Amino acid sequence: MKKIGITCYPTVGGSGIIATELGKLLAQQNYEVHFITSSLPFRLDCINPNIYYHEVTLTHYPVFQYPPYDLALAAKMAEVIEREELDILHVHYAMPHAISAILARDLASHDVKIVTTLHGTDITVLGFDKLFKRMITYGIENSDAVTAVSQGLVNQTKNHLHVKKDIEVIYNFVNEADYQKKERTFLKEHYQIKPNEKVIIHISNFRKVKRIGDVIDTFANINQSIPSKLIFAGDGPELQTAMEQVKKLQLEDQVIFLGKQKNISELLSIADLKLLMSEQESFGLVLLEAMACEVATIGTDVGGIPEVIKDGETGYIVDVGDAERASELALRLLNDEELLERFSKQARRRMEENFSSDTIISQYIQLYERLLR
Ligand code: GMT
Repeated sequence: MKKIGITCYPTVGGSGIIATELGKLLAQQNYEVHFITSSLPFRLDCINPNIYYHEVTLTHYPVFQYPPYDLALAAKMAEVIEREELDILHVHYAMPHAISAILARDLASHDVKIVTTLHGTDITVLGFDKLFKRMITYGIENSDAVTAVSQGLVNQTKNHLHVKKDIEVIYNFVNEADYQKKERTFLKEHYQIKPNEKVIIHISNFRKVKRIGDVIDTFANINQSIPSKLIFAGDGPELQTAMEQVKKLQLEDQVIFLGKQKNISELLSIADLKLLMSEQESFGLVLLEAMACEVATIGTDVGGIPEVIKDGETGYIVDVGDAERASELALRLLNDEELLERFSKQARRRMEENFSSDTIISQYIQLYERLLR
């Protein structure tokens, strides 16, 4: 049985979801999986004899102004590599996880291969910080293999960081058992959504990069033409500004702010359209989750979004900031039941054909096997 260590950000977020679901599926495929994280990954909700969890703990010595998390992580990684005799250490995010992994590989007396998966923010945000640019490049060049979640992200990484390393695209996936359309009409009553109202949904961590203002502007236009409700799920720094904008536009009765939610597939099951108006998005896992639940999507022409949405087939692609065009296309879909139904079925099919967990997990396994040959 091969042994793999996985490090990710354990809190809510696409990269944590992918890393955890990957670990859970590998554990079913005869891999012994060791999560090395600062807290229990939020999706690690199952008991499996092949899954272990090693917590990175920080010691607060008064001499340290800031507790050195990255070093504590490296020390824990080295300890687990040696004790458990890991074959692979798969880290999600170059910064800081790949750097800690490289240090751990040097420290440990047992040989291990490092796989780094790029998820975006390290490249598209931190990569533009001069201080971090060299560090991220170092993390990429010194990994044994590097993957990225879209071709868009590979291009951005190559163009911006000028790395020579081969970067393989391995797309994100969803857990199909959980993400599928369910009969949840009662939820509409619960949220006082009338049967004739269309439901538009946005799910994110409300960071500036998500351009929540454009989601609200798009919805405001839609709502002028057809009875509709906008559901917001998630929380983050831009939530307050979003609430103020909704109030200013007198849309309080049409917009439902739910905060962080766990059962996303249930909410998606009552949605007609998902909006993602981001200015950066390496993949947009929420789009794939929506597609799995047979929801049509509209997203911006950035990063990996055009690789996920098939423009004119499962949804539409618009320019960043073009709320006008987004609402025009949304109305085209929402006013035509047949078209909406066709897009939603094609969305599910596209997810099954291109982003199924079986396909993606076998790509990761092939990569691990190649490294261990
Ligand atoms: O979107 C975020 O702010 C969260 C971030 C994360 O760490 O989970 O998401 C990134 O990784 C996801 C999983 O690969 C991608 O689906 C998101 O597109 C990516 N976010 C950005 O590129 C902004």
